[in-house]
This record gives sequence, C-alpha cells and structure tokens, in this order.
Amino acid sequence: MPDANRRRSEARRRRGFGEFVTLIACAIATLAPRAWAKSAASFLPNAADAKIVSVAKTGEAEAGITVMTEAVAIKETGPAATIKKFGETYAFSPNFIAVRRDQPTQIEFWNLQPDDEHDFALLGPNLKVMMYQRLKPLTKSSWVFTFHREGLFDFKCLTHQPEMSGQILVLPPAGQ
Ligand SMILES: [Cu+2]
Repeated sequence: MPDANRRRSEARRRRGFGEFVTLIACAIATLAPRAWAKSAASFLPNAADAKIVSVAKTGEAEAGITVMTEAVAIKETGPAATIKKFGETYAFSPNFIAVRRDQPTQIEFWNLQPDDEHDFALLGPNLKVMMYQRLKPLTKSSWVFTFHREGLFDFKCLTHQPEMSGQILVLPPAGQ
C-alpha cells in the first residue's frame, strides 16, 4: 500500500477506535458504571479534547474551587428505608460550578469518605468522556482546568450514578 494510503487508513482506524472506545465507555457508563469505574484507567483530555479544555496536574491558577464528596444516605448513618429504596447515595458539593473561559481554574476534590472510592468523569460534546480520574478515599486530588469553549459541561462520578453528577458552566472572560 502506498504511504499516503497507509497513513490515511491508519488515521481512519485510529479515529474509528476512538469513537468505538467512547461508544463503549458511554454504553458501559450507562449500564454498569460501577464495573467500568473500577477497571478504567485514569486519563486527561487528549490533543483533540484539549482544544475544548486543557487540564494540568499543577500550574498557576487564577481561580480555585473545592468540591467535596458528600454522603447523602449511606449504610453507616442511614436512614435504612432510604437506603433500601435508593441504595447508598452521594453528591458532589457543590455540584454546579461556574468558571471563565481561558482562566486557569484549580478544582480540588476532597473525597471525605474513608472507605468509598469516587471518580470524576468530565463529559464533552456528544457525552464523550474527555477526562477520567479516580478520587481515592480520604484524599485531596486537584487539577488546573482551562476551558477554551464557553457552554455547559457535565461531570459525573461513574461509581454513583445517576445521583452524583454536576455541571460546569463556562462563562466569557471577565469584562466581555
Ligand atoms: Cu461517587
């Protein structure tokens, strides 16, 4: 196969594979979030998704937010009837965050539970998982997010769906 054809075919295959992974991730996230969350590797946005949001482990931030994992109804504290009906339930607190486009913003997650693993999945357009990170028990985990596109983005703990979900609203830069 000529080089150009081979490159095109490889690009197509890679793209196809990316879409396949996203499709499977979405399907599994819907059907069996607990199983998927336990087996999925952590990842940050790839080069294409970094055009929407770039994420770094460290760096200068101009704004900062702390998001805690809140136990809403759990087996240790009940109420038993609620847990029987809904299962153990958790929430991100806050679950609605506003940031500004192009402003590096540190978001620090505090997993307050001593024995529950949470995770953070940031969804992009078409519900693609752009970033997935585990939030270990009794651990602070932080990243510096710079959104390059305004709009509303969903985030979820895939271990605790549907209740442990939130949104990030990306506003225009100050003064615009
Ligand atoms: Cu969770």
